[in-house]
Amino acid sequence: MMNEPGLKQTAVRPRVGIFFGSQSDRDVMKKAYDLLTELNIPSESYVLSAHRVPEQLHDTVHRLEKEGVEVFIAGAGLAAHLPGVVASITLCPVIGVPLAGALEGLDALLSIVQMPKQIPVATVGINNAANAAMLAAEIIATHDESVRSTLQNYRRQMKENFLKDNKGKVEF
Ligand code: RP5
Repeated sequence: MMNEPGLKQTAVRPRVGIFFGSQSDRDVMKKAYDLLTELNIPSESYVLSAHRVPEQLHDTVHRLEKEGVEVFIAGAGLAAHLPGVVASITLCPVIGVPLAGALEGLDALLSIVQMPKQIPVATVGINNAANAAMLAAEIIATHDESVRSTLQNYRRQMKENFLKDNKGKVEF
């Protein structure tokens, strides 16, 4: 279908919808898809721009909501209105990823984090799509024991890896 050629589509019901405004965002946003996949959380990704194809964006958000998506992740650069527009369409939590297109991403960060009252967007660091996926997983884990257990294992593994690589006292 036109305008829906994001990253790999899943056959199972998606629980997270990932949007980004341009193909130029793809490599950074793939990190969200990759981490969700590692955490066994199905997602679907779409290149949809809030200013270039607003109607398709509305339709896709509504469809994914009906299909049971629980959290949206939206990445955008420059005047990064995509996450705020997605948040205006849905009652699902929306996580914004500011992308470094100009001004090292500060323009996008401020555009996303400074949403006016009543329509919030949770905002992660510049280009930190993986943290958006982690936050989405944590939101889902509030009501899904299986995802909670996956995250507990992930944290345990993270600690083990850190302690393996960092043995404590540092001598310079
Ligand atoms: C935003 O403008 C996109 O999210 C992208 O980060 C930026 C530049 O888009 P292109 O001009 O590369 O399509 O809408």
